[in-house]
Amino acid sequence: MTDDPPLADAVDDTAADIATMEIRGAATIAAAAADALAAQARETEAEGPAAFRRAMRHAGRRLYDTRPTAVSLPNALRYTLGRMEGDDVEALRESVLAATTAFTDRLGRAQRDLGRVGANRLRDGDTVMTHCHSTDALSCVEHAVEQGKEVSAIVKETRPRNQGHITASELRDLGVDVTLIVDSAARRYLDEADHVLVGADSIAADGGVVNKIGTSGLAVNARERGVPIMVAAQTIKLHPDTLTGHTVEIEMRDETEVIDTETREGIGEVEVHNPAFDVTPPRYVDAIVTESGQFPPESIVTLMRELFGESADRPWEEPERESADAAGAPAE
Ligand code: RI2
Repeated sequence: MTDDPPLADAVDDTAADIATMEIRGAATIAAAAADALAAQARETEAEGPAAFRRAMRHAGRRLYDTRPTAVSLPNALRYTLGRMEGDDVEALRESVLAATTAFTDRLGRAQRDLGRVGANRLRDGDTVMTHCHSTDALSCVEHAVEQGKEVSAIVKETRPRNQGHITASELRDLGVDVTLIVDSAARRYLDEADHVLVGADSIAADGGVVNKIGTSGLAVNARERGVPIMVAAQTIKLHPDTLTGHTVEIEMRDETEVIDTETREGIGEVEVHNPAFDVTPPRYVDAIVTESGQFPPESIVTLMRELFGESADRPWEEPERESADAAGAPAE
């Protein structure tokens, strides 16, 4: 086993903040990961190119291990570490810094572009029902408002962490009328909604949408009520591993997010489960809105193949040969 090279403080801090959800939301996580990799590139005191590459991969692994479901994180690592090139430390450093900057610019551009596409689906006077907090979904409303449309929102609070409060506050900043409801009131209020508008943490090759727990139940109810379901997801949310049959791991979070210890003990012996996400099957989704246009969920696989090919690389992992050499194994 090799000793892993030291990490920049920004990498440790970012990883901790992602794990505790101080930094949350798939796009925001991706941007923070890119910034942390840039810090690692700036601060790494590697003596040679191999050591520099090892340090960058170590930073990648530390970030990768934080939250398993949001694919924007490994896709951010793929984009930036996949563009690391050069024969000396300075060239490698420059390539990572250029890639992280390009990646962050691309994120912002993608969100604006998909916002324009999503806004075209909203008509003047429409009401959207939201779940959780998604910067991609809010971009659609923001652009509709910029187009001069009046939009209202019914905002689900989204237990257990109440990210709906963030959505409500940001919609108010846009001048949108907001009605905040508890999650269990959603079906009653669907009759007043023209669209369900949500984001995504990952999109699978079959068009399944992995998003905040409760999305799938909302989608089933919306379909029953005839309310179209629109998913705002820039292409960084496409999960390339699902092209080869892998499933998306659903993150289980700590039970204390759901119930405090004292209340729980007062109830007696119970199990508490806290899955962060669920999967909405493609048949309940009307459109996935991306920066490349809108897609019926069943056709998203075409876009995924275009962007990722048939397989997803994992540039944060140690190449087998290099680990074997470092561990003292005989060279082939
Ligand atoms: P943007 C959130 O998860 C929600 O599920 C939201 O739809 C998704 O991230 C995407 O967010 P969490 O991080 O990338 O609150 O659209 O668990 O901002």
